[in-house]
Amino acid sequence: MVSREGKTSADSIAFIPVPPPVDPVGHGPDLIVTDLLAEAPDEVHPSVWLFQGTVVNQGSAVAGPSQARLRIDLNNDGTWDYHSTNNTTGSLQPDASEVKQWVGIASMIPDGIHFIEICADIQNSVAEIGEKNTGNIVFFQRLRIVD
Ligand SMILES: [Ca+2]
Ligand SMILES: [Ca+2]
Repeated sequence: MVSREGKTSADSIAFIPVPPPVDPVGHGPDLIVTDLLAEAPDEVHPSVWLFQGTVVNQGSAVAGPSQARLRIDLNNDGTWDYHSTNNTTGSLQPDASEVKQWVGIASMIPDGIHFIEICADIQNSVAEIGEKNTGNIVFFQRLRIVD
């Protein structure tokens, strides 16, 4: 649990980029996750973090419904500290996308560098032309400005 005592609300997040996977070729659906976001709490909602990713069908055929999942590795030490419940994604036409959000789950996030992963189609219910690019990862750093 992070103590807010003596802290301002000026939490901020710095992202450390991870190279994108190589896009597959062929005809069929291909789900990927883009635009990962971790948003720190504000003064009004001191424990409410927002995590977000956009599931995109970058393939050439319709992707049926699927389930997305968020995982968080606090302190980037190789252990997943948080697994979200699955978040349903609807059927996606080629080039269509759906924003998935997980809200208010992470009041335990301490200062430091952490690692998040958001995967589309976690149950592999969509047969894609690219099955190895269906998750995306990003590091984020929690920085706090202390009075
Ligand atoms: Ca799949
Ligand atoms: Ca994929």
